[in-house]
Amino acid sequence: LKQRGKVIWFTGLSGSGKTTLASQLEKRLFELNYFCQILDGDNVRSGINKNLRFTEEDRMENIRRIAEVSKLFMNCGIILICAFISPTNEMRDLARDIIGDDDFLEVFVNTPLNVCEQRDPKGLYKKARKGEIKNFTGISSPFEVPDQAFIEVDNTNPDIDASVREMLKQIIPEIRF
Ligand code: GGZ
Repeated sequence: LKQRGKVIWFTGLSGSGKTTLASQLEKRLFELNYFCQILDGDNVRSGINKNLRFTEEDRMENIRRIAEVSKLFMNCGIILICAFISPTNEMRDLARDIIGDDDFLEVFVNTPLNVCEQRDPKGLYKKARKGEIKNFTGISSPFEVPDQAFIEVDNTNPDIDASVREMLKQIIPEIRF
């Protein structure tokens, strides 16, 4: 591998578009022959973090394990694309501390709550409003706007390609996109 490992860390509400951006970014990186791996709720919360729920403590532990696993991959030279709500500054700081500031690129997918709630692709917001899901981010559990995100993507009216190009510039500064 000629590449250097790093971690691209997406933060944002459920339904904000983290997964879409992550998979578009992965696709572009693969086309450029960069070796990368997505970590998200689908492959982490169903496996290694199966025993964790959505309390503050469990979310912290979720993020801690993800950051530790990411560091292991990263030290093999892999580019990690992590897409987790990671709702508080404390959680994102924990990840940054574990991974190391130099290799950690935070991307805030800044889609407003009302837009996420309107999209509601899995009907989770509806359930959360009815009280059927406890501790739901944005409804009954906090989301703190990041104070030091490296990149901010407004995903309300998405030009996904433009957002991905912006990220690629930061990830691989030696190539011009
Ligand atoms: C937030 C929840 C919850 C609660 C289930 N709060 O949109 P999704 O469905 O596919 O992605 C969300 C995912 C969030 O898991 P994370 O590991 O990213 O969260 S954190 O970083 O805060 O640990 C959502 C689903 O899980 N989900 N219950 N109560 N999202």
